[in-house]
Amino acid sequence: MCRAGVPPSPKNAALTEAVVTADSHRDESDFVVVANRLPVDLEEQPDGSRAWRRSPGGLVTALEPVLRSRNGTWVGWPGASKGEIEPFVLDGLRMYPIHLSKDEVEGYYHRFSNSTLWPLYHDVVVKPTFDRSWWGTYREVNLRFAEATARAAAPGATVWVHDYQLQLVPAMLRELRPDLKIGFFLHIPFPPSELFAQLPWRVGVLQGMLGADLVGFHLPGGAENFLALAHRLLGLETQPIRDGVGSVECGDRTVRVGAFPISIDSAELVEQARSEKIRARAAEIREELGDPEHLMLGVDRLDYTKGIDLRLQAIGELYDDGRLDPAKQVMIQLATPSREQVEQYALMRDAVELQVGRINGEHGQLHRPPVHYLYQPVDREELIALFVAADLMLVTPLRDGMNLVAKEYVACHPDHTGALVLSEFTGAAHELHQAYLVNPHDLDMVEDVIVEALDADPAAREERMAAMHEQVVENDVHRWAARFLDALRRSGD
Ligand code: ADQ
Repeated sequence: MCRAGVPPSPKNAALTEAVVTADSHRDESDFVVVANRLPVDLEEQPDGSRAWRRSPGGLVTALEPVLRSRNGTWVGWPGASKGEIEPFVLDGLRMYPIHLSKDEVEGYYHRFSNSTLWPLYHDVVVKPTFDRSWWGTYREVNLRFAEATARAAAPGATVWVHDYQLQLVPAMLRELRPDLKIGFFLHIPFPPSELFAQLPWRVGVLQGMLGADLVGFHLPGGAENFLALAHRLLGLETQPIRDGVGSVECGDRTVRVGAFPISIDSAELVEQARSEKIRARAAEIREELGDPEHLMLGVDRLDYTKGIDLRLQAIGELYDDGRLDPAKQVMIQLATPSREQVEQYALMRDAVELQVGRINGEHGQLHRPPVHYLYQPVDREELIALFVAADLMLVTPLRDGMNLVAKEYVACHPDHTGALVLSEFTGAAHELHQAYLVNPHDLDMVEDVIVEALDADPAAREERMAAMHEQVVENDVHRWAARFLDALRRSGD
C-alpha cells in the first residue's frame, strides 16, 4: 500500500546535491503538509546540472519544527513541468513531488484555480470564467494529490491541506484513508453565499472541504459564510461560532470550523530590521533616491486584487494637485511577476506600467522619477531594507485574505517609526486597527488619508505603530500554526 522510497533515477542524478538524499529510509510520516507548491525550487546550475533550492516562506518556517519532530512530509507540485521526480529528503525535510503535465497545469492551476476560484472568492473583482473541462482537470489533479498523500501518511497521521487549489483533497483523502486526522486551511477570502452560489460546482467544493475534521479561515466572516452555505446548499445542521469555533454535522462526523488569522515570523524580521547591515542599506537606499522627505512604498504580487492601479492613481492625482511634491515625496512600487499566462494579469501589468510612465513623464526630472517601479522579485534582505527605509507603506487591495506585507512592514519598525495605509478589505485590517484605514474604492479618501498620515504629529504616528508592532510580535506565525494544530488535535473530542 505504501510507496517505498526510491533512489534518484539516472535522469534525476544531478539533483543529488550534498543536501539532497534519496528517501530510502522511511516510507510514511506522522505529519503531512499538502500544498499546491513544494517549498523548493529546481534551479539550473551554470554547468547545466540541476539542484533544489529551498524557498522558505512563512508557512514552511512555521511548520518546519513540526515537520522535523514528526517525521514530516511535504506533498506538492515542484513548479513547471519537470517530469516524474521521486520523493527525496532536502535538509532533513521529506519532499513528495506531484508531477503535473502541461495540460494539467493549465486546466487545474491557471484556469480553474486562478481564472475561476480566485476572482470568485475575491468579490468578483474580475468576472470568473466557468468552464466544465477545467473543473474536470481540477478534480483529477486533486485526486492525484489525495492519492499521493494517502501513500505518504502513516496510520493515524495528521494531514494539513492548504488553500483553494486543493479544496477537494480533504473528502477524497478521507475516502481513501478514514484513519487520518485532516485539517484544511483557506489562505484567501471565503465569499458570501450570493457569490459562492454562482459556482456551478458549489456542492462538490463544499463537500470536498467537509472531508476535513477542521476547516480554517483567516476571519470569522469566512467561517460564518462557510457555515451558512453548508446549511443552505447541503441542508446540514450547523452550530454558530462560539469561542472561535463553530461546527457542521456531517453524517456521523462533526466538522469544526473556525478563524485562524495567519501571521509572519515576526521575531526574525525584528532582528533583521535592527541589524547594522540592513539599517545601513536602508540609509543607502534613501540616499540613492536623493534623500526625499518622505519615501512611500508598495510591495505586491502584480495582481488585480491588490489595488496597485488605484494607489498609483491616487499618488498621480496628489502630484497633479500639488498636494505632494515629486521632489520631496517619492514612491517605490515593487511588483512580483505573477500568473502571467492569465489574460487579466497581463492587462493589469499594462495598465500599471502606463500609469507609472504617465506619472514619471509628467512629474519627473532627469535622474529623479517620482515613482520607481520594479517588475521583479526582490531579494529578502533588500526587501527588509526597503521596509525599514519607507516612511509610508501603501497596502490598498480591493480584497485580500490577510496581506502579509502589512504585517512585515509593521514588524520592521521596532522603533515605531513609519505609518501604514491599509485597505479595510484586507484580513490584516481586522487586527491592525491603528493603521490609517481606507476604502480603496474611494479615491478622495485614499488621497486624504495619505496626506493625513504624512502630515500627522510624529507622536501620534508612533503611538499607532507601537500598538500594531505589539500585535504583530505577539501573534506570529508560530502561534498561528500552534493554534490551528491544537484545534485540529482536539477536533475529534
Ligand atoms: P499573497 O496574495 O501572495 O498571499 P501576501 O500575503 O501579501 O499576498 O504575501 C506576499 C509575500 O510575498 C510577502 O511575504 C511579501 O513580502 C512577498 N513579496 C511580495 N512582493 C515581493 C517582491 N517584489 N519581492 C520579494 N518578495 C515579495 C496569499 C493571500 C494573502 C495571504 C497569504 C498567506 O492572497 O491574503 O495573506 O496568502 O495566507
